[in-house]
Amino acid sequence: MAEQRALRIAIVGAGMSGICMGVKLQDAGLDDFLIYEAADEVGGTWRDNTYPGLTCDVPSRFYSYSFRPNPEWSHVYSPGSEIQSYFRQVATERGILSRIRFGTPVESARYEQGRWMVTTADGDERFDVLITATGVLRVPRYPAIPGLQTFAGPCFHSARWDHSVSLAGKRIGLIGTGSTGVQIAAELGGKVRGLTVFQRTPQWVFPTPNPRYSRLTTVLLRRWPALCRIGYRFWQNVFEGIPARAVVEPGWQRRIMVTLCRVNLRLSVRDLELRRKLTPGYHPMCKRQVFAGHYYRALQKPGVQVVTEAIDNVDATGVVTADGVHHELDVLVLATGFDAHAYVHPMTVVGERGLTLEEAWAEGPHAYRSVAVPGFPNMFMLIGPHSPIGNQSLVIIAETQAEYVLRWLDHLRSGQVVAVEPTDSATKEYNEDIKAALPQTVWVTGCNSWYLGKDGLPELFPWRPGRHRELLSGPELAHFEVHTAER
Ligand code: N01
Repeated sequence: MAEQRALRIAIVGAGMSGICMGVKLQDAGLDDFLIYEAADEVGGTWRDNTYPGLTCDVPSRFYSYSFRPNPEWSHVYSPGSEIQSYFRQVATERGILSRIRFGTPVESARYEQGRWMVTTADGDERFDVLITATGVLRVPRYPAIPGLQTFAGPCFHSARWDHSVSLAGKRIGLIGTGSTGVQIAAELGGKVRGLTVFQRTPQWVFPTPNPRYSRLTTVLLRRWPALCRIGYRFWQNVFEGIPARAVVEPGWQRRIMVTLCRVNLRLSVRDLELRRKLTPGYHPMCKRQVFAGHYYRALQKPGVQVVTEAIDNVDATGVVTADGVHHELDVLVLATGFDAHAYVHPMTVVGERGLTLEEAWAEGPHAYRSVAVPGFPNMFMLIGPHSPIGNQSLVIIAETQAEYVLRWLDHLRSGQVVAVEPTDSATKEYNEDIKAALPQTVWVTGCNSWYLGKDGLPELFPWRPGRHRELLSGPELAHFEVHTAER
C-alpha cells in the first residue's frame, strides 16, 4: 500500500461542529489536528447563551450526535445547560479537550505556498487543511437606540446574561420577540415584579408542550441504547417530515403548521386587544418559526405588558416609546438577535493570490454546497453559507458536512492530490439553483428576518434536508480543481 501523506489540520472553533469534526478526524485516524478556541470553554452558542428559559427548540433526542446518543435528556426539549454539559462530556470522553487551544482567537488564516498559515497572538503555525467551525449566531447584535448607554441599571444582551443581577422584585424590560425573547418572556412572566415586552414585530408561535422524560424512560434507554436511536429517527422523521418540508414547499405540511399557529393564538389569547397586538401581518414560518409552550400564557400573567409602540429612546430610568410614555425599568434585556452573516468574522481569511473571503463574498456569503469556496484551496466550512439551518438540528448538518470533509481528506492523504477547491462554475451553478428554488419557500412571502442577506434573499438551503445529505454524499471530482503533485 502506498504511503499516506501526513495531514496537519486546523479547526477553528470548539462548539458543536468543531467537536464533531475533531471526533470524526480522530475516528478516521487523522490524529494531527489542533482546535483553536477563542473562549476558555467548549460549547459555542450553548456556552454563551445562559438566559432564563433557554431550551433548544429541536427535540433533544434528535439534537444529539448520531454517534453519541444520550439517555439522560430530562425533557423532550432539554434546557441549554444540559445541552452544554452534553457537548462538554462528548469532548471529554473522546479526548478532544486536550486538542483544543483555549483562549486563542485566530486573527488570520492565509494560504501560502500550498499550506494554511494560522496566526494567533502566540504566533504563526502551518497546516495542510483549514476547517472553520465558527457557528452561525455568534456575534450579538446591539440595537442602535438613542440613549441606550445612559440606562443606569443593568443592561445586557441575551447572549451575555449577567447572572450577578438578581431579578427578584425588579421591573424588567425585554426588547425583542424572536425565539430568544419568547423563551425569556415565557420563563419570567409572572415571576418578576414587572415584565415589559417591547415587541417590534409579532411572531407566530407553534404550540410546543415540553414534557419531562420519566425515570423509567431513562432507565430503559440506559439499558437498551438502541431505543435512543429509535428516538433519534422518530424525531428526525417528524422534524424533517413536517416543519423542514413546510418551509421549502407548499403542501399539507405547510397548511398544518399555519393552522396550528393560528389556532394556538386564537385559543390561548382571549383578550381581543392583546390578540390583535400579537397577530403577525405575515405568513407563519416566514421569519424563523418560534416553537414555545407557555409564551401566550406568560404574557397574560399579572405584571406583564406587551408594548407595541416603537421605542423612541432610552434614558437613565427606562424606555420612552413614540407615544411619549415612559416605561420605568430596573433591568433592560436586549434579545435583539445576532449578526447572522458574520461567519468567520473577525478572523481574516486570505486564499490564493491574496483573495480575502470578504472580497469573495462582496455580493454576500456563498459557497459550494455549504462547505467550500473557490479560491480557498483545502479550506472547508462547517455550517457555511446556505446550510439548512432554519428550524433544523444543526447537529446532523454538521455531521453530514464533517463526513464530506473526511472524504476529501482521504483524497488528500492518498498523496496524489495536493490541494482541492471547488470550481467557480460549479459554485455559480449551485448558487443559481438555490436562487431558482427560493420562490417555493415560505421565507420569501414578505417579512423581514435574519435569514435575509444583503440582496434581500434568504441565505438558507431551499430544499429538503435529505437533499443536503445527497449533495454531500461524496466528492464530485468534476466540480473541483484538483491540484496534483506534478503541478
Ligand atoms: O433573534 P432574532 P433571537 N428595536 O433576530 C427585535 C436561534 N435560537 O436571538 O422582528 C426593537 O430572531 C427584532 O424585531 P424584528 C434561532 O435560530 C434558537 O431571538 O426585527 N426590536 C426581533 O423581535 C433564532 O431564530 C433557539 O422587528 C428590535 C428580535 O429583536 C435565532 O437564534 C433559541 C430591535 C430579534 O430576534 C435568533 O433568535 C433561541 C430594535 N432596534 C434562539 N432590533 C433554540 O431553541 C431587533 N429587535 C435552538
